[in-house]
Amino acid sequence: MNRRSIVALSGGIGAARFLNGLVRVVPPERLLIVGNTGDDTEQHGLHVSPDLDTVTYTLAGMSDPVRGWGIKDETFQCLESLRRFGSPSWFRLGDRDLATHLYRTERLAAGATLAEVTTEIAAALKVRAKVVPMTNDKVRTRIVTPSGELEFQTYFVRRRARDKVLEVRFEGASGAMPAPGVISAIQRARAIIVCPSNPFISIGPILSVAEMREALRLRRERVIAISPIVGGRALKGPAAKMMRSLRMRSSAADVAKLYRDFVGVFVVDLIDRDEARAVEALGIRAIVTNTVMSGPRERLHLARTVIRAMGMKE
Ligand code: FO1
Repeated sequence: MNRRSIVALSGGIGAARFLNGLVRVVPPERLLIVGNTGDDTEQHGLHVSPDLDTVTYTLAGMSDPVRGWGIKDETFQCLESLRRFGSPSWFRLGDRDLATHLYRTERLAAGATLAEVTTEIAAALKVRAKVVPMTNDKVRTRIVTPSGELEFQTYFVRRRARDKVLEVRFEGASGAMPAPGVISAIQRARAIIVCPSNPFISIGPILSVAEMREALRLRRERVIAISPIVGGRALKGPAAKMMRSLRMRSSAADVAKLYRDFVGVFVVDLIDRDEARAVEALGIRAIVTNTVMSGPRERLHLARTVIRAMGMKE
């Protein structure tokens, strides 16, 4: 058995909750988590990687359970002080979270790669799964709206995802290379899991990196995705609204359609059991189960279902 026999493509909060169940079902050492960095941002001169941090903090047991992002019992005194200077404070960086961004920025400036720094942060927080960025190169998600093109966090946090989305672009993707070890892990994995994340702004950037989609296509039978859309609504965030903005139906089957070239198995919620047939018509095996992770028990159930669907043992 390969050491990293499961690869997970991950966005932020929804993915982190699922992965938190998965590491209780399989040894975390078997898991390589490939995180989206399209929504990375520079704030106050610091490099912030929200999705990598959300996953790392969640697996370290230190994430804020209500917000889903940032650290639990966090304070925001530094941000308050910055506000007094007139610095922008709409992106809420907590005091303890700031240490992560200070460390990352310092290490990147010293010549470390984002993958190296991410590994160092995860190790320091005693996370046993391996977390890597999709690429060490700079890829930035840009949201095209009727009033112009927006940097991702400006669209998502500052403007609260209110704008109509005309297009999602991944600046820098054409020249970006996958982080070291990602493609070979995909080639060897017994299961490649597309977490229940937004297909446009969380999984989309990962797929935009050169070789990534093709590597997945070649392993289609081993790729399983969990629908982030349940009963026509997103489990978290603006996915459903985005699908409608982009003139699609916001349904689980329509997410499956977006993934049809590289996904062999697709998990839909019980409430969407009627969509299973439409998924199967795409040549994708459909699994129907409860996907709403309302608590630890539900997370475990979903993780077990995914592992069993891929014929793997716990
Ligand atoms: N999300 C918010 O809705 N408001 C914030 O002020 C905010 C700050 C923040 C700081 C650090 C971090 O790692 C994440 C943060 N997020 C915040 C979450 C983040 O914007 C999104 O959840 C992801 O980029 C989308 O997955």
